[in-house]
Parts: sequence; C-alpha cells; structure tokens
Amino acid sequence: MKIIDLRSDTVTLPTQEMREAIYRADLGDDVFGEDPTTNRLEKMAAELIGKEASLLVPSGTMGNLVCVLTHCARGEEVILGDQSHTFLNEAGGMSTLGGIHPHILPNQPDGTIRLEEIAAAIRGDNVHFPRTRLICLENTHNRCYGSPLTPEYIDGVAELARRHSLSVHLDGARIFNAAVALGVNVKELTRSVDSLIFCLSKGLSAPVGSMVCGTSEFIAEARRTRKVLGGGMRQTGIIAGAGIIALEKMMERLKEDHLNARRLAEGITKIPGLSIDIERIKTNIIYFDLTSDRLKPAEFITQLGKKGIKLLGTGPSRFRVVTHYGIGSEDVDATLLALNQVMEEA
Ligand code: TLP
Repeated sequence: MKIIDLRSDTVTLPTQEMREAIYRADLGDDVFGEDPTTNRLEKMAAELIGKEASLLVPSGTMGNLVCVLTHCARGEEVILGDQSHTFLNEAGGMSTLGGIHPHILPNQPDGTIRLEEIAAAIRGDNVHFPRTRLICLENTHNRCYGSPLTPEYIDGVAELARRHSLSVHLDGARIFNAAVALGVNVKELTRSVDSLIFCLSKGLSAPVGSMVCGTSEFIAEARRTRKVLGGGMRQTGIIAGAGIIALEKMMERLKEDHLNARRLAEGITKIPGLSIDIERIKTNIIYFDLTSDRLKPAEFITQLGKKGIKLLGTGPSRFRVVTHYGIGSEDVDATLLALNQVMEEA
C-alpha cells in the first residue's frame, strides 16, 4: 500500500540529484572553515537571501536558538508571538540555555503581531523590568495556517524596532513558500530584518540543514554560538551538497505544493463532518477540524492510517496536513477519497 505522508514537509526525501551531489561533494573540515562545498552553500544562501553572510546549522531549532543567543544576553527579553514555533516547539531553548525571557503577544490569524501591541510591550528603563532586546517574527507562520507575512508588515515591525534600538529576527523556516505565495522576491521579505533562518530540509527537500543569515559581524558571532551548542560539524559538504541542489532546483516547484494544498482544502470543504476555513489556505499548510461526533479524533487518524494516509493531530479535534515534494496531484485525489470513505463509514 502506498503511504501518503502529509504530517509535515520535513518528511521529504532527497532527490536523486541531491544523493549524487552528496556522493560527489568536495569535503574538508568545516570547523576550520575548510569545507569547500559548505563555503559555497553559505555564499550562495547569503546572496540569495540578500545578507552579507550565512552559516549552516543542523536544524531550524538550532538556527533560531543560535540567533536569539547571539542577539541577547542573560536577563534580556524577546518579544514573540504566542503561536510561534520558537515559543511553542523549541523546548524553551532560549530560557533553558540562555536565561532569556520570552514575552509573548497574541498572533493574529494571519501570523502578524499587532504593531501597537509590540510598541506597548517594549520595556521602559526601570530596575524592575527585563530589558527588551529582540523581536521575533515567523514567515510563513506555521500555526497560523502557513500564512505569509508581507514585506510591508515586516518593514513596519523593523522600523518600530529601530526606533527603540531593538533587533528583529525572522524564523523563515518556510520563507520561500512565503515569497512564492506573495509573488515577491525573497529579498523583500528579508531586507529589513537583522537575522533570519531558513530551512533546507522542509519544502526544499534536502535531508538536513538550515541556514542562519545576517551581517558578516553577526555571522562571525553566530559561528561561536553554534560551537557552544555543539553545532560545529566537520565534513559538512555531505549536507551542503544537497543544500545547494535545494536552492538551485527546488524553489520553483513550491507553487505546486500550494496548488495541491488549495485543491485538498477545497475538497475538504465538501466532506460532511469536516470543517475548514478555506480563505486561510495560502501556502502548503492546512488545518481542519473534525466536527462530527460519530468518530473520535484518535479513531479518525487510525482509520486514515489504515488507508495509508498520515496526518498530524494538533488539537482536540484539529488536524494538520502539509503538502510537499513527495505529494503529487494523484495523492491529493487519493487523500480526498480516503477522507470521504472514512467519514461515510463512521
Ligand atoms: N516545524 C515542524 C515541527 O516542529 C512542528 C513541522 O513539522 O512543521 N520554525 C518553524 C516555523 C518550523 O515549522 C519548524 C519545524 C522549525 C522552526 C524547526 O525546524 P527543525 O525541525 O529543523 O528544528
């Protein structure tokens, strides 16, 4: 039976070309800065994203942590969304390892945080308060239905940050999905932030790796922070080789994932017992709810699993589905058929 794995775009397997690039990669010791393939990837990534320099890290989680630890000292405060991946899903790394204080503000349904709420949250100079140091944004916003933040919004936050001598970090794990969905050059989404990460291992299908991007000075410091976290790796050309193919070849096709997500979402609107807010589907992430009480959520997942469909439960009766390189148009049809059958059989 064919397995259709919709749990995440992290499940993507490397393409044949990536496997060949891994096999052929020129290698050296990256802690000495001597891995030629990694050096090439870091240069490429920085140019593509419009920053002076970049740094390969093993994961998005480490990338965000490296950035937060590089920007902030112990006792300083980070303003971030209450639905952000960094707040919800990164094991509290900033406070566990950095003594950094997260100050959460509500994410709006489109993934933004209201400017006036950010402005009101920035601390004044008072001995009672932690010092605000950084604002973090997320684009696309995973928990907010993969919503893309616009260049205008990001620039607005950055302008506010500048006025208060704060920095802005962007968790751009899926930044290319945002650029494709908005039809803008990715540099428009990154031009005003001080640092960002993006992931090679999600929609771009590389097996491992994320890139931290910023000024040369910031990246030099981030390299030290990465070492502290044990993220200084050796012959990383093995990872970078696939990463280069991800940047060269895998971006154009992200629009297919968005079309497949849209078609899947439209199909779900027609299935009795399931509910979806179709207007919110703009990239490759879908959330929908089970509204029928004929089926328990756990049973819903089990029944779909028996038909080869894997999805993620993300709330009491809420599910997440993510389209990606491993999902073709025929898989969208098969998923809709399975969803219909499971609901009819209930
Ligand atoms: N997200 C994963 C899970 O952790 C939920 C997923 O399947 O979506 N930022 C964002 C916005 C992310 O969605 C993720 C991964 C990360 C950072 C962390 O990346 P990794 O998994 O490489 O540490």
